[in-house]
Amino acid sequence: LGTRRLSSSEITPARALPTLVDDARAGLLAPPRQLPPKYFYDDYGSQLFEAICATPEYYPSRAEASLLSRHATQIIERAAPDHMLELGSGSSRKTRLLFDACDALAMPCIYWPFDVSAQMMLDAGAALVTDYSWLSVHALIGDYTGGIGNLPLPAQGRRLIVFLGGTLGNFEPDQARAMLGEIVGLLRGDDLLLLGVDRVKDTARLEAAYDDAQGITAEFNRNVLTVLNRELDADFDLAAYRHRAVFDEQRARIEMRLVSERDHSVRLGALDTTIEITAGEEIVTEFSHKFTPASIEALLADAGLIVDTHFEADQGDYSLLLVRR
Ligand code: AVJ
Repeated sequence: LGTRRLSSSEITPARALPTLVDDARAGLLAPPRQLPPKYFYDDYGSQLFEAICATPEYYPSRAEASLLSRHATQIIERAAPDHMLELGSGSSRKTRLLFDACDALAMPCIYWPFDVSAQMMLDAGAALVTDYSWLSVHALIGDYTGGIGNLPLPAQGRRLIVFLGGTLGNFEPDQARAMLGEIVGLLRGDDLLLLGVDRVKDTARLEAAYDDAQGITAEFNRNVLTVLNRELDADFDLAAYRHRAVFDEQRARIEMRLVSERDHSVRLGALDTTIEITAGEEIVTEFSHKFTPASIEALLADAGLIVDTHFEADQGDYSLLLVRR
């Protein structure tokens, strides 16, 4: 009655973050050309990502959801969170499986979703406070790659940090260690991290997951050029680019690329320049690292983290880990 259970704060990045203009200047002007994957996620790109999750080939999302539904009770009992902080919460769809467990166990908590997409997060938060009568939601609006050291979480209370979706895999190993190091800084006492990562597997299955038959991932990949056209006043011709996803076994990562099928020039208005792209040239748009039990545990150990519980999908398709410092 009159209790306001949904609130939000804007999080000022602790470090100055590069803008799209900075990233384009650093990555697009000369080969090898590369862009950070975060620019995929404009409104249309976010919709395409949701559609990717529904393709028969993209198993990670379903594997993670099934692990969460199977083990949510154990996770919540073990973590007993007063505060649940989720990095990159998106639509909070899978987090509901954890709230269902909180509900069944009568273990209420306060939810702190952290995402750049304010609208999606606030819509999700409004639905959550309606569906879970005991839940308060404090939405944190910002880019967690700008730092997580200055979040308004209370000093008291047990924390569960949730980092799902295999998003850690988007970082290169050094960045992943740095990100985990920042998470370590938020963990005190018995606090836990719940981490979801995708596993190394058969190359054909991995490559199919990133090149679905309906072409949705291809559309998602090319959409980053639409973002550049709009945000950088550029004139990429999407039809000139072919989607390519290859698994690099050495580095244990999927690399998504856009391959130019012909020689052409592209005007980058915001950079006041024109670039010449030759036929066969590639723009790397995303890395998605895959892990073995040993490689994820080593990466966690490097950051000062210890595995408390390791949940695996049936054929080792995916890992969900409860981790402590
Ligand atoms: C949500 C970033 C982890 O790498 O699998 C899906 C994004 N890219 N298909 C991933 C993605 C192409 C996804 N992450």
